[in-house]
Amino acid sequence: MNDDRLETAVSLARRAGRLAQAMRADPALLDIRDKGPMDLVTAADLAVEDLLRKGLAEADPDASILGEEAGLSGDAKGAAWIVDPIDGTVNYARGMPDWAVSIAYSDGTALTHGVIHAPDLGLTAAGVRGVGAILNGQPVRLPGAVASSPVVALGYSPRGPLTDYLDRIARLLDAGVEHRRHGAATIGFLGVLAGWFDAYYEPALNIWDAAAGLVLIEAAGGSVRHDPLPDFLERPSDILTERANPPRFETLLSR
Ligand code: LIP
Repeated sequence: MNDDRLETAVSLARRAGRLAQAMRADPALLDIRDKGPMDLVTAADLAVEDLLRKGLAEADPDASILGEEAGLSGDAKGAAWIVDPIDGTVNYARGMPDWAVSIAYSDGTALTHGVIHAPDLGLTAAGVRGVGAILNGQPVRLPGAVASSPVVALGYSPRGPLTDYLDRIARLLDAGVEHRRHGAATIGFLGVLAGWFDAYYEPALNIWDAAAGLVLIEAAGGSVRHDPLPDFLERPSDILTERANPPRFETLLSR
């Protein structure tokens, strides 16, 4: 895919992944702190976001930047980069491989570019709205084949009611649908692209966790549901992504 903006994002995501891996190799550098319930920040989150901000500002000085750790610089309603330096910080800090760098671009009306790079898993996805998506260099073309034993990945955070999450699992199991939870939305989105999961659903997800994955799955031809952009920039949104188009699990998941 020949797109300067996408190439900038892929190259920065790879540099960011290498920095995060290097910092984890020396636990003394990590400085793990609680941000809230089930929510951590490490020195690597801050250093990686700093790297991304500097690189994006240099490549694209006119765009704003919204990041999980340092917030918004500029006006997110115009052209903006939306970054999560380490999505799945709890996994990362404990040495699990399920975390990723997430970079997206919004032109002010729609999310147009997305990159998810999961260095420990050796997976890099990149896509442009209306053009397509690639996973490790191979085009991803959805809707995917309908699996006879469906698997749906779920997200949960204290931003959403626990009873809804437990009810959702009960409905899935009752309908003969397997579920997984990886603790990182980006891994759910990569799983939809890779064919591990038929769908990824998480209520009340922040835009920096979701933006790149939404671009990728829509660009690949899958189904995507979320609140419209101006609202989603200001508050979390329920997110549904599916390999099928139209979606198969919307009714089961979003009740
Ligand atoms: C995490 C998300 C996850 C959600 C967590 C958290 P972080 O992102 O990927 O899906 O359930 O609450 O938001 O904080 O690791 O970047």
